[in-house]
Amino acid sequence: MSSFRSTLVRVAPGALAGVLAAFAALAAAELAAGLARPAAGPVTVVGGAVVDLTPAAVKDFAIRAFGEDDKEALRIGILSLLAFSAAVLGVLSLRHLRAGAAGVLLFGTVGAAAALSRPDSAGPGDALPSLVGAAAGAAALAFLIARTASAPRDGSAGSGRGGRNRRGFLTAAAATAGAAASAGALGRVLAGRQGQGATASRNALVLPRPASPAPAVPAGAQLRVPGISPFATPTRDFYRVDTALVVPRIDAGTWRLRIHGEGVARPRTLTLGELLARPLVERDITLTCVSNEVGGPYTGTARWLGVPLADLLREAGVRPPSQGGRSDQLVARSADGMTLGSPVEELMDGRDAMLAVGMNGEPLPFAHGFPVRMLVPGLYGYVSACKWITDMELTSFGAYDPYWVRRGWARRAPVKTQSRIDTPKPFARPAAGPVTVAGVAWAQRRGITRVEVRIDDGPWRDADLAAPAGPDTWRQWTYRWDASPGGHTLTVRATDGTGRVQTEERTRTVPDGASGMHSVFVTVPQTTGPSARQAGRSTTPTTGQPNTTPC
Ligand SMILES: Nc1nc2c(c(=O)[nH]1)N[C@H]1C(S)=C(S)[C@@H](COP(=O)(O)O)O[C@H]1N2
Ligand SMILES: [Mo]
Repeated sequence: MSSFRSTLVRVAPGALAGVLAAFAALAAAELAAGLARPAAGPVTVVGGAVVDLTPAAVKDFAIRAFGEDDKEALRIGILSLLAFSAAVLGVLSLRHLRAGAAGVLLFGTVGAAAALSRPDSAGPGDALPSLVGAAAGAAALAFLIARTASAPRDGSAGSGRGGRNRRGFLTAAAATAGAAASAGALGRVLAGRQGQGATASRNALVLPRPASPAPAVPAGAQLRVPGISPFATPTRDFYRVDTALVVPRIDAGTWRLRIHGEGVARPRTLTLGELLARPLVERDITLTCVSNEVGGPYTGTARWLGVPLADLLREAGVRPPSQGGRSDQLVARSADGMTLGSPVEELMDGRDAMLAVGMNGEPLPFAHGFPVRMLVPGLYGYVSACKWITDMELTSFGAYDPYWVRRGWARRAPVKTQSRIDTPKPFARPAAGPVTVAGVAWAQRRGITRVEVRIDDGPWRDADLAAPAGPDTWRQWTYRWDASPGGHTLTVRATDGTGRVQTEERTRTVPDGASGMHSVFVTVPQTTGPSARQAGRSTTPTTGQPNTTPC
């Protein structure tokens, strides 16, 4: 026990020196990234590399386990791993400072390599933050380890010379921590500055009026049921799914969109002004993520304003394959290096495929793709909804596999017919009697014509549908259930505009979207009306059931 204790006392300064050196390294790197390019910071580039190396199944797990906090979870994971390695290197440095410092430099090299291999890398300069960080880290380590050199080894801590040494080390440690914290904070401020031009350009952007406004949403499209998803998802509640660890902040003034590739007779590069000078359309469209589990939250409806994509493509000389066009895939590239592939045929078949600039009456939020994103009704986001788009290349499915396809997802992915129970929530305890079951159903492009609800193993019964707003939006539904006490499973299924009933067959999200029916289990407590309460004293013991009524 005491030998364990003395070992701990001996290695603790080393571990602390290691962790503080890592802190100094990250702070220096943050400062360098703030001066140069915030997206080249080591945690961001290493995180990005981890995301890209993650197979579909693990990404799927991360989304399931952490939801939209997946990026925070990744950051915490990387920092924890780094702190642990740093502590080990610090202890090693007590005896072999050179080996410890070499370890720190090795981490820096990994960061630099990750920075250079990022698809949105801005060149060799991106390696700088990691290298500067490593140098600062190695220096801090040497500085701190030197101050542990004559720390007490005989356990006589706190007395005489040992006490002075310990105070010396702690002062050095505090100074290192303070310097690192200041450098890190300064780096953040500088990074924030860099986004200011983009923020100003967004604030200054006045969206033109649509040449073709959104058709009026019928009053009956929005039901008054507590707990149901509103027909129009407020922007702040709209789901966000992307691989960007730092949200790209693009200055609208310098943004360009290039259209080129196979069969593009007239390639061109557009500015935002040129795009906005074109006739705009406004449409209510439900966007759905392929990673949405049955009953999941990654779907939402917004009012999008944008430039019809088909017109732009036709002007560039592009023809759909059915009219002899040479390209069947449009690959969209974003400022952050993402690639998404959409079928040219569907983009030009008359649906409202657009380059969106507005969401719910405002310029796109940065997180949703400012200044311009693609949007195609009826296709999952990963094959259509490129945010921060900067490039559209016409090619073929045979010639190029975009980002998600290389990770096991399908090349083509139309949205599957789905329905979701919003209320009651799973494991809710609604009172016996009439209960309003309600939710939304979607089958973009085909529309929803019927929703049915089943209680336990009973028959399917028709739900009441809200008024339809169009084939590209979800549709609310409600069902009056006369709930009897006990546990019950509520299940929903939808029928789309082609007459096809939502499949019962369960599939995972990989490779082309989850199928199967959403069920919710609820418990309806035994009735506690006045008569039951009167009888309570005598009935409870005879049934032998514990009283499970809440409150
Ligand atoms: N640049 C970029 N665009 C992207 C993605 C991405 O990771 N990077 N993710 C796609 C996916 S998988 C979906 S579901 C939608 C989500 O759009 P939202 O975040 O605005 O809801 O964006 C798509 N566009
Ligand atoms: Mo997605």
